[in-house]
Amino acid sequence: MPKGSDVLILALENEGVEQIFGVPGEENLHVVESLRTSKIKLILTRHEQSAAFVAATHGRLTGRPGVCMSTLGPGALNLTTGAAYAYLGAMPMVMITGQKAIMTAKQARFQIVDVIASMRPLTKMARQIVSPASIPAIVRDAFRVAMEERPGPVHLELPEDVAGEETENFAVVPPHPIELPVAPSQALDRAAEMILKAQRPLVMLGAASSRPKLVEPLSSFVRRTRLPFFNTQMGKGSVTGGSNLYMGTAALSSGDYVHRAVDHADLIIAIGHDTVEKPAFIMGPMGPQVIHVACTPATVEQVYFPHAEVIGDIGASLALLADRIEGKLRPDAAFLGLRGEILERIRDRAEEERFPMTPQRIVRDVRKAMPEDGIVCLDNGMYKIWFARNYRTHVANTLLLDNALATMGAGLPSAMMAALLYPKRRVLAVCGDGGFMMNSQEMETAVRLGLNLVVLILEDYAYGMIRWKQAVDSFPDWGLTFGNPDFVRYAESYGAIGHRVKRADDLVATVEGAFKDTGVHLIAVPIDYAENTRVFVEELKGQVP
Ligand SMILES: Cc1ncc(C[n+]2csc(CCOP(=O)(O)OP(=O)(O)O)c2C)c(N)n1
Ligand SMILES: [Mg+2]
Repeated sequence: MPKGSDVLILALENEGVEQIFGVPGEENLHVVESLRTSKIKLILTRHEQSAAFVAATHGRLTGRPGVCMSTLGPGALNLTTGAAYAYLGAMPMVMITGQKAIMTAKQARFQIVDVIASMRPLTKMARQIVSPASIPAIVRDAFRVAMEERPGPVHLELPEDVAGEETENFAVVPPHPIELPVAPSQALDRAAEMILKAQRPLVMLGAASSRPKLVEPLSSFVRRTRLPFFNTQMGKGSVTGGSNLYMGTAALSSGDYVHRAVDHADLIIAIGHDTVEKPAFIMGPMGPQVIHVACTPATVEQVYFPHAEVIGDIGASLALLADRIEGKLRPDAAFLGLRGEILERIRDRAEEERFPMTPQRIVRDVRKAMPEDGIVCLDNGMYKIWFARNYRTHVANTLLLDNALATMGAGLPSAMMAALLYPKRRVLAVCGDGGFMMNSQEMETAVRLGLNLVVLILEDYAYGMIRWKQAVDSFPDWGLTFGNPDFVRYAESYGAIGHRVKRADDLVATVEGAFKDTGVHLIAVPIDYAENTRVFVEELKGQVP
């Protein structure tokens, strides 16, 4: 007779789950046994945190929840950073954790912490499963909640005795497609009127515009309206083509070159903006009008308080909005001039020969080595600002970065998921020497899975971003440097291939060579962060309000 864990796995198969990432404990052994004979693969990671980052990235790239698993207490708590990453980043994910038996307590309180309570503020839903018969409905609900707008993580706790209990009466609940309602015509008419009245409308693509299903409708909106656009960090690359309308990426909140376009605009159409992101521009009483286009109403913030909202399915609503304004807009010639200036500034020093290398040159060289559909996955550090600002994307979701939780340690795990999903595309993780070491143990997982993956480590022997902020705030340079392992030998000890870049001119060829070969490659390149202060403080000074 099937037991609770068998029902769980059947319910997961019913959702189309193909793999579960994680680290089992003894409380998960029924689940492990049920997995053994199922179609679902169990992929061990070397830390629960990275399992959650991997699973969240599955959700981010496919719109379908990734699944991760851990034991009770310590394992479950290791998932929490990944939960927060998916929660702030709006990535669908289902986390399944074990627990001691709930009908007996043979080990008293050993290893027991209230995992549900810990997960509640980090998830859309956190529930304990108390009977095998309830599993099909709970799992269906978990996937529905995780996927529906605004997407995010869900946590299910399966106690050992419930997992082992036999059951006869159960039936999985078949999933069905759900379409969201379209924005009401009053809202569309009002927005169209505002856009047609405006002299200098500008589109901002925010985090939610990167949802995989929006690629086509967004690109079509930009093509039909020919409105100039800029994007937030997480809205980067959400439009395929339309690059002659791209005004830049707001990696800073104000005072950067792209903000010349923002300051020039009298109306901003913010598509899919999510205020979890560090603001891409700061609204004030004198600034442009803002229309918020999204699946869910805007949160009202000190720095974001839209004047009108178009709430509904983004793709379908934008098509109706385009019907109302297409062909009636007068393009503003000044945007074109501004665009040239902004992009020219961004290209500055991309040719620099200096070694250790400048961030601008590294970004340019990575772009050279990556085909248009190649995917770059960033960890968190100073270089994120440079990549967000300077890296040009031409295909949707080809620069994955986290401007929501902005946690260190997710670069390698997110790249592993991208490599698993798209084995034919080039996938590059870009990490600082700090962030890489937070989950570098997953090099073993990547090698074991036979992934084709290149990891670029930018070496400054420091928590560079914090060290830079320390200098900007006039604190003495203290306490933020460290030593590194020899990254080439470190890579080799995992069975990967290590490289060290010794001159600026070698970077492109080294990345190229690593991709032409197969397997996991690690490339260490020394970075010179003197440009942080020269550009972000000195050059932009006077423009920063
Ligand atoms: C888990 C976590 N811990 C601390 C921070 C704060 N933090 C942001 S960037 C950074 C330094 C990153 O150092 P590194 O990865 O070497 O990148 P670099 O800035 O030196 O290029 C730190 C400590 C964070 N965002 N996440
Ligand atoms: Mg560093």
